[in-house]
Amino acid sequence: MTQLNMDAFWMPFTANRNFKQSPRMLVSADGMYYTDDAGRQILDGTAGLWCVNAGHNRKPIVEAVQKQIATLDYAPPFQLGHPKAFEAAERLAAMAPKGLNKVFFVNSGSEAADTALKMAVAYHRVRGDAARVKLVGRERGYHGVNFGGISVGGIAGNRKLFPVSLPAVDHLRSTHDLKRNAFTRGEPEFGAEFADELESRIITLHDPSTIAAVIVEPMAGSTGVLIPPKGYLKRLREICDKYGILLIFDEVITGFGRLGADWAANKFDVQPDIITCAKGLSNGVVPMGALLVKPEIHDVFMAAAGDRMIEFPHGYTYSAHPLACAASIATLDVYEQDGLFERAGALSGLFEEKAHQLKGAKHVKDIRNLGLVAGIELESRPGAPAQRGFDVFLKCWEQGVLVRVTGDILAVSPPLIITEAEIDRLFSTIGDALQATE
Ligand code: PXG
Repeated sequence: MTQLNMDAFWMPFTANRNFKQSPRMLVSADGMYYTDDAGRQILDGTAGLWCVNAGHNRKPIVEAVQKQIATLDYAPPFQLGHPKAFEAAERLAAMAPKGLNKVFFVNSGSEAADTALKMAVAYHRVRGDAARVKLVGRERGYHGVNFGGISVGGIAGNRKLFPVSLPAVDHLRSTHDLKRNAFTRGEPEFGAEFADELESRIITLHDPSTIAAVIVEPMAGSTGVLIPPKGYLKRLREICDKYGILLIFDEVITGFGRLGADWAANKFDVQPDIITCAKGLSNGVVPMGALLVKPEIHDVFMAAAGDRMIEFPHGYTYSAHPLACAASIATLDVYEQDGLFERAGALSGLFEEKAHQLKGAKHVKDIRNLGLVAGIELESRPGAPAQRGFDVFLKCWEQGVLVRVTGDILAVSPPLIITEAEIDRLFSTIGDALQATE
């Protein structure tokens, strides 16, 4: 390869100076593997960034995008339409959890989160309950990087350089409870009562008539894979219902099969009022996000605005982009035709087994899993948080396996097409890397 000049590209969420000294460069991808610029095959243990659920370079998706770009490359989404947008929405609504059949398209998970927060506040206002403006998130929550998302989000490192927040937010406590739940397989036994704080502290403090919505990730991904305790999400639902508060599930990671079911809402049998999704929606091939919304919410907007008036003054230049819609339709077809959500469910037992075989390995203080996701929490090096995790990540990379690290927690979330042998290799490589790390 010719020598690249790396000066101009300011990389996102990256240690830029460190990266540019020793780059990790991906040049192509197919199936379960990336190829790097030295021609090495890298097993993708992270589905890109939790998005390439159908694996890389899937022919039907590639061809659908190629065909679309040569047919209609772009169409304005405001006051104009194109057939693929309606088709994509119908397709998504048809596989959405029951009763969430109105679809609002955006271009990312961050946009989905901010759109959902705006929609919740506006919904109450439009139906004459304008005092409901407050938003409740959760400590360690991740809802992208825009101002709404970081306001309700709870990852300290993502907030500290930007100490400007929406004014009316509060946070539930995180459900992480290593003392009681360490090394739990699947859903933790203890912690449903973490939800009670919504009623006993937050609602009492703020008065329920001021709260518009609660937003949570059903399974917290970015912060290091926190599986919801048994009964926790149901309890949140009951409290929200009792006080007329909307419940938003951020399913940017959990949607499209990650937990061995189509949606976390179905997996946990809890129906939120709004779901936000992205990532697996288009297999990561073209940026896309969406909100799945209860018709009752949608209909309030429709009824409130006069003829020819815009009901929800919100949207993006690239909402329902033709390429994204084409990619999404083809992606949902692949999921269905290949039975990938069922496959994820069927593989989850072996995946759990292999993950938990790392119990007792050097530095490991917890292992958590559900479906095809696992989090492996390490003891931090004294006085040097995140260093050990990054070393393990680098050792895996050297061995041709891509894992994700957040602080000292490793996260594994492979494409749903992974084979049993590849699951074995993924976890044994992590085991070797832990052994080789101080
Ligand atoms: N909500 C959730 C639950 C997410 O996981 C977003 C919103 C934001 O999506 P966009 O498309 O704006 O990035 C996410 C994104 C990681 C990692 O390493 C996770 C995400 C993004 C990048 C890295 O865990 N999740």
